[in-house]
Amino acid sequence: MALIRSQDREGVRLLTLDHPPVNALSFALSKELLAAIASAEAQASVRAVVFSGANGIFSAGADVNDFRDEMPADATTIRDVIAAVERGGKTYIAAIESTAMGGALELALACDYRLAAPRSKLGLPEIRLGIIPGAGGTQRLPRVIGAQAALEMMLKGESIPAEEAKRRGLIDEVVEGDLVEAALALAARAIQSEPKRRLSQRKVEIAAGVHAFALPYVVAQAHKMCPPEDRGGLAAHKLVDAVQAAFELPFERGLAREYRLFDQLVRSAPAQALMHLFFAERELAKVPGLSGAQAREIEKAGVVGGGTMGTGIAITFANAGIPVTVIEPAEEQVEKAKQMVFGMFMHQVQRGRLTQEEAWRRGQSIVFSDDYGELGDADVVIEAVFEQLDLKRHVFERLDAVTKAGAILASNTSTLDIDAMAAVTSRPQQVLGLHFFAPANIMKLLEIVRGAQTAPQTLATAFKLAKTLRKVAVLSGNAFGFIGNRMLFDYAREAVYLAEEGVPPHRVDAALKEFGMAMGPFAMFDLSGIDVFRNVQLVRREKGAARTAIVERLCALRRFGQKSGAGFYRYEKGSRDPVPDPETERLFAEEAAKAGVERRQDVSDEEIVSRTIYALINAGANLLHDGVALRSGDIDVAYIYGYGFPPHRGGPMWYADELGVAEVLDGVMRFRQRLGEHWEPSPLLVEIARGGGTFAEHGKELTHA
Ligand code: T1G
Repeated sequence: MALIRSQDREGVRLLTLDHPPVNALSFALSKELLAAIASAEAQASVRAVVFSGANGIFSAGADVNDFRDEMPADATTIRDVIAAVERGGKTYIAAIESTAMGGALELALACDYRLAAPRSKLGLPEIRLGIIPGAGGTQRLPRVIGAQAALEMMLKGESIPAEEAKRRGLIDEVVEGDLVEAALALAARAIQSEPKRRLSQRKVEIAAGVHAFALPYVVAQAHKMCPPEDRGGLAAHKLVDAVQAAFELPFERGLAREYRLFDQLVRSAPAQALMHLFFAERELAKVPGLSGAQAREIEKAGVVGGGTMGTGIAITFANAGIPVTVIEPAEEQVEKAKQMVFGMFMHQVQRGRLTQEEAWRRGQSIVFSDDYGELGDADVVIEAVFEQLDLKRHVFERLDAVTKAGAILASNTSTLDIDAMAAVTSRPQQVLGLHFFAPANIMKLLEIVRGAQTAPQTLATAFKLAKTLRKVAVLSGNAFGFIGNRMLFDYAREAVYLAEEGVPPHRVDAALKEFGMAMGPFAMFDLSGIDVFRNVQLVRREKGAARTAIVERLCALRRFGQKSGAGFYRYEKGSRDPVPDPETERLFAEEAAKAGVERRQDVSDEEIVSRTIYALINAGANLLHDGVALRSGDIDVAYIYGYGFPPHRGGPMWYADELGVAEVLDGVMRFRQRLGEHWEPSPLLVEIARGGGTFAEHGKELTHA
């Protein structure tokens, strides 16, 4: 099928990109587009060319699939297309519908004119893929909006709306009516009078009124803002270099510098990791057996329990424009919840993210009641009561009696058995887990937990609801701890055991922060509450879990973490900064002596990282082996969004592939030998290592089911 459609209108050639769903600028499309431009350039009767996009979008930019393997030597890329526009004799116009990102905006920047529809968004988000704009964006954007503004926009990788793009001179017009007709009319005018306006001919300014001698300062400041190159900042530093070249070098040489920097980055480990996550996130909802299921409409929601989680979930619905009723019998809890809602929305107003009116409207869409009968018209109800199975079963019994036949009943439980809750209802096919992460209105990860009888329509509705709530939803089987927390248990086990062997908690945390984790394990336990950790471990103990005497000791001393001023760390009054506490180390030493744990002085940072991260990988392999997690990419996305795993390392399972699965198995076997049977290697880890495969390849066929 042709990827480019061509049409002539009074000396203007209209070239329409048509590569569903997002007109990605693949090698094949670039090849057809290059030929179409050559044909237009060869025809004297063609005086101007208009680029437009079919499928309701201009283009999402280069086809990221093309960067995942070595590029074929003879590939035609969007760079070749843009170079042809640059040297072309015709007048070129871009008509931008809805979205122009990456290479698409770079194509538009090579044109003489740019028009956009009112709701369009334009951006150079390449940094989010661990690369930089590689088709002239780092050289042309500074020529439009100045080096400083261009750097800021590309470092953030954010898109800007058409109106702002016009205000900044990125586009010439925002067109309310027929965009293509407006572009054709502009072309007809342009060929009568206006000279070409190639951005490459413009000089680069740093910013309005900022003299050139400030450049070294601007560049130094920009580098300072970027994370270290080996901590996810590689592309950011190269981006600064590219913009500096735009300022210091003639256009052609600046372009050559950009190409070299891009080519270095596109094969780098961080770029490959981020591209893996880009696609892994878009595969999450591709679940075998769901393709034919029709999602239900969710117009009204209910939450049972007005505690921190319940209120956070209610705010999440309000932010998505879905009215929600919170059932909370305790008046003082309702007051606390209302304060939290009010405080959260006012914070958004103060930060300019919400108008007063919008904040008020959203606040009003959350109503509190102590009457379950108010849930009669809810399409989905989520219980977020105390983590105790009998209590939750009782809530489900009441919900089953008062909610309408089609309503979906969900539990926000983080570990308990969904089937046990479904069993007390008349509608087990409409029962599932929707596990939000605290704070529920902030954290993007949502685990959708399918029960034995959960129907495909219920799951399809949950995935659609997750998108409406702007959550990243990962499907989990109904196993203890689901995906994220099940892996966290083993990660936590190794952190606690290392501390019992004599590694101070702050050193364990420092080693893992150096690895790139957003937060070390002990600081994380202090944040979420050691009593929460203890409650889960108590349930787990029935399942032969790890030794956690230290948790009992700290809870007995009422050292619950940040909320009580001390946990594994101490906290000065009013501060959340963890302060290492020798008392904690003394307690660990005492517990180690009781458990007969050998103390060691020779634990390296490398051992700290491999024991904790390999524990994650081995647990993840078991989740894949047992069918609790569908794909390794699902686990990776869960760990990036829910547990602060460094995105530039792609997630625990991608990281295992990067290390080499055989290497990980060797490490796990060594730990098994030295540390005991809790290091039993997952059968899937053994299978993949012995077969020379990767986790990424495992379960690939599921995605296209
Ligand atoms: N390449 C390949 N596939 C893409 C794609 C892309 N750039 N963008 C989207 N898709 C697929 C996606 O996988 C999904 O597939 C479907 O389109 C719908 O996507 C030279 C080198 C445009 C805002 O980073 O941000 O240009 O699941 O679910 O929510 O300098 O897609 O249906 O099979 O996200 O409506 C730079 C990435 C590339 C933009 C639309 N461009 N895309 O969001 O749909 S690098 C980007 C997006 C580059 C140049 C450099 C979003 C969107 P499937 P979706 P959406």
